[in-house]
Amino acid sequence: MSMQTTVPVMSRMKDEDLAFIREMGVEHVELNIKEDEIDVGHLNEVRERFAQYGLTPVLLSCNALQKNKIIDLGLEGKDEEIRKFNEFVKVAAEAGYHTVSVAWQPNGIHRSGRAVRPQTRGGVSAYFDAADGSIEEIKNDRVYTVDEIWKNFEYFLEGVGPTMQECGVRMALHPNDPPVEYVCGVGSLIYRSDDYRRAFALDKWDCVGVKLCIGCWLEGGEQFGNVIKDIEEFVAADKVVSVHFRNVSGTVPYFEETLDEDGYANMYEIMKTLVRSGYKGPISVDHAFKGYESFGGMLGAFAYPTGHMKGMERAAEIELGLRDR
Ligand SMILES: [Mn+2]
Repeated sequence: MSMQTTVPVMSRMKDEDLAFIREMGVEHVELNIKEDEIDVGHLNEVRERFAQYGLTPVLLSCNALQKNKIIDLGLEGKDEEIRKFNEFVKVAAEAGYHTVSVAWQPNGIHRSGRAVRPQTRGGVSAYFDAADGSIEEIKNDRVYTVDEIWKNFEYFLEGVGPTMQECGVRMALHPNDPPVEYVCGVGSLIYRSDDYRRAFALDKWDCVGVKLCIGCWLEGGEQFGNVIKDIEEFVAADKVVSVHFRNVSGTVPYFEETLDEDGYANMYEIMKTLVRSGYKGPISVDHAFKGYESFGGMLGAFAYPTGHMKGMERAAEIELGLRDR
């Protein structure tokens, strides 16, 4: 395969989980760590253990720094959090990583819930229904405007850009999910592809990369941008550092997270665009239905859509004459 199919993992995964991932024909993983794991020695040990299963970690995520309320909302103590982020970048670089995750979502991904919905084939899946009013609820002390959020992002960029450039590490910046202007009283940084262009214009250090979440593009539809043209443009500009490959039933104000073959978008056309554009980096299915404990839980739930995605990539490579079989 030309892209790096990845599955998200934690450092304490069981040996049989790692073996299961290897048996899927997956060779790359996205490592999610806790703050107390930001240590070169520890990360090297994890890398060696994963190597025994033929797995190479290619993307490093630390949730506390990835979705950091103090940085995102520009609260007191932000300089200390930015210092921690820079420390994280230095450790990541020394441990062999070139990409770390960032998502400007101080309250996380917003969903109405996880349930069996009409288009989930009986699977428990995340869905969003604006009609329930949950997205209007103010979750912080006050409303933070889109303008303020951009000022905070600029402050962050000034604070981390030089270190990231020096270390050769880029951020995989995820869109806001769902991609609407305000989520629970917080302005969204990235809810249209034009917002990425705005971020690139501020980025003097070439440290802003795109975590191209097809799911978010599709949730927003044309309001977000044209997914095909945006893939072509961002890959050609070498901005795409990670891809989330998933489909949804429709656009905001209502969508369910579905199997790739069931959602409204033609995922094969999107895959062909990624292949044709020459994208070679990490790609993962992002979300799956809630798994069954007796079938491997979350990892088990990732197996089918991951295999389906690999099949599409292979078919696209054959159709485009990049491989024979
Ligand atoms: Mn995503």
